[in-house]
Amino acid sequence: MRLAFKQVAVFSTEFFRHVNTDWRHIIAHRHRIGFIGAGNIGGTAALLACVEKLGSIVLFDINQGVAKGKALDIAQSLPIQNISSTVIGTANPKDLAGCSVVIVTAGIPRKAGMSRDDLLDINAKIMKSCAIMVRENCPDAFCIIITNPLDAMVWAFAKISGLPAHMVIGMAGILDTARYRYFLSLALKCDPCQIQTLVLGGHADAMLPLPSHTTVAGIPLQHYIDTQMITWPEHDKIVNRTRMGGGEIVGLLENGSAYHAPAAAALQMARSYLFDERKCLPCAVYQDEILGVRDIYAGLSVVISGNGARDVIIPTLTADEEEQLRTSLKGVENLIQQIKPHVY
Ligand code: A3D
Repeated sequence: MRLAFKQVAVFSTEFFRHVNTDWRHIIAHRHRIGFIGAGNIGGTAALLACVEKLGSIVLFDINQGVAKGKALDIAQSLPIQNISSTVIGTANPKDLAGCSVVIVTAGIPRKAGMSRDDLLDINAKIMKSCAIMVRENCPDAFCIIITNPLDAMVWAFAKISGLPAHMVIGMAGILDTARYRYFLSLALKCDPCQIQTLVLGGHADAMLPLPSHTTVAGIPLQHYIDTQMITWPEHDKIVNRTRMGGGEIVGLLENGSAYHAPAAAALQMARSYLFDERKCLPCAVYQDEILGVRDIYAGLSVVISGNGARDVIIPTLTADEEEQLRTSLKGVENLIQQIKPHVY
């Protein structure tokens, strides 16, 4: 009998060693991924998380009907897509217990003619309730904040929740960088996946796309300028369109803001944490002090591993870029000052 058990044990080990399977599927049910806000971004990100087999999904919204309705709709799409997962919709914060990752999209999106900063007061109140929910129900979660105005919201969430700074991070830089990559690819007539670059600073019009750190198929952007495939004035228009990229979509949709790209960006961050991928990504991260600004969350490159977002990498900047980054950080500092009465 003991021998038979041993044989089975050996067989299972050998089987799993050689089987050619998607390892993410095996652990699909170990992680619980919470979404606070089941609107456009929350619902889209929840579906993507199922498709990517990241774990079981908890879709929370203050509007119970939206949460339950979207969860049912997503759950019913899974057998068609041959995906085994569970999705629940809820307005009960206790259902967030046990979440390894929480993605916060609760809040009001801007409408045409509004700036992100116009959302500060209303979304600050919502952020406070989200931070308290996480503190009380899943204080060990890695939290990815998306609600605007982004940098101030992440700062407020981190302060109110009391979670360690490396476990609270904001999604914006990946999205802004993707916009810059996409617009550059249109000008250069190339695959945007071949463009490596980054956008730093606050998630506002003063954000800082970095042509000095841009390569296309491994070749610096300067080469494409030198060979006249693109001119600096054309590039400057791309920078401007990147900075206004969110507003362009708000203007087209008329009622709501971008959600497919923000959802995809948040999931890239979640994957890097859940699977210890150690991806270096532009995200809103905490800094005690940077360029003379203290106690701030703002867009910088950071390595996301299974230990959270710890290692910030600040690229060498020209004097002009450094000045622009400082201006952007000052803008964030100003928003943080405005949100402080909601926090303390
Ligand atoms: P939307 O589709 O309106 O969804 C927001 C959801 O939040 C709604 O279903 C609300 O019921 C819900 N909600 C409101 N208050 C609460 C609360 N207290 N607790 C739980 N749920 C609540 O918006 P959306 O998904 O399009 O956008 C969400 C946020 O993301 C907005 O603030 C946008 O401005 C922001 N956003 C940020 C980026 C970044 O790059 C940072 C990009 C796009 C949108």
